[in-house]
Amino acid sequence: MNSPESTDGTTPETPSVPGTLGVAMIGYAFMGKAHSNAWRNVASYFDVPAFEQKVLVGRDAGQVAAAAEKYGWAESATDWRSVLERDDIHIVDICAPGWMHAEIAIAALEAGKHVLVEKPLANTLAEAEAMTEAAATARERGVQSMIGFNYRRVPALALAKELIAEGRLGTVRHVRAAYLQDWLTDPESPMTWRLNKETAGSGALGDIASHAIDQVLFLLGGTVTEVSGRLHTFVTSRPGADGPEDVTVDDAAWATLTLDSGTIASVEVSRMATGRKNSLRLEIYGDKGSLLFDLENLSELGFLDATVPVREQGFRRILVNEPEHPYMDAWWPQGHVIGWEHTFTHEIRDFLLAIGGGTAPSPSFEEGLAVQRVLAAVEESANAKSSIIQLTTAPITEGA
Ligand code: SOE
Repeated sequence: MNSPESTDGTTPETPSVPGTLGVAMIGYAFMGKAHSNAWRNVASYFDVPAFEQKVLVGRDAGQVAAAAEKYGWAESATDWRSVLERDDIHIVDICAPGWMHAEIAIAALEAGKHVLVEKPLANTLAEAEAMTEAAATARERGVQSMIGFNYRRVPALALAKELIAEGRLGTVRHVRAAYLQDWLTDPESPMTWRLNKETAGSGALGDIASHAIDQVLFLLGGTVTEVSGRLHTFVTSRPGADGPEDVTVDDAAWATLTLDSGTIASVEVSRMATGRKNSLRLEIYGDKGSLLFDLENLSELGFLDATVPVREQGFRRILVNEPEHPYMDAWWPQGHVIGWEHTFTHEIRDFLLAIGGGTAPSPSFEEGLAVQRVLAAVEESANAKSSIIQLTTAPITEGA
């Protein structure tokens, strides 16, 4: 087995298989709360390897201590580096903002810790590549890593993947993937780290197009061979703590992707889609059938079987809430639907099972990098305006 040198010259550790996996989580805001909920609940519903929620890490000692208490972590800490030195920590769950992902993930992998990192993998392609390289090296030593594209664990989408793999849609010709939110429609909505390129990398593109693109790759497999993109910022300045601040990321993004299979996917994401709260919509059109999904109704999958006589065709609504459906045998009786937070519980379940079984979990950092490459290509295409054809002819007047 390889035992390569880490960047600081020390020999990285190979994890032993402990009786109980000690977990550290870094970050305790929105995603930290969602992941904590999953760590707290997963063992009540799924048979997973034994673990303990050991330590929650954050910058503000008082706030992180309060969050640790609230979210079920045994202790709190402010220095993630010293947490990585601890022998009783085997898993590091990174819920800190994207600009911190690369440094923490690479250091954790080198310290022999299994790593789960929130999406997108990183803020830049270079960081994502470095993380993927570190993950590949660590994997050779039995150290696992995974990226948190939690929507892969929506039972309806896991079912959609099964149906596509079984050939129920035939050849998939095209896909519409949209992720629409409206939390930025008010121009007076204050500036946040999510609207600053330095801290967020990009706007709707990295935050939500990453999910949409990951779904295209998850559902269909294969790779993206061609990208054309457009980005737009509708509100370019927002109230900051000391007056107006420039928004340096996109509010919305559009792209068309060509897959190596020949499938074309259109991707449309926005934080300005008034009335759409958290609507990840997927429409998948094949020559034998089609599928429809909307995250705002996440227990439902629309399926049209085009192999039945045309006079009987129509989309039927599958309530994905039967024990036969992915993940659902662990939850409630039929019709007692689950919610958004359960996708993280499924994610932690799958991550723990992979670690316990000594197998590489999916989506891997390589899969995260594949998404990151598409995000970078959308940005490049948008900046080059290579896909925008300028129409110079005068508009046609009515009646002409
Ligand atoms: C915010 O736009 C956000 O919370 C994303 O960061 C999440 O990944 C997505 O699940 C919901 O929207």
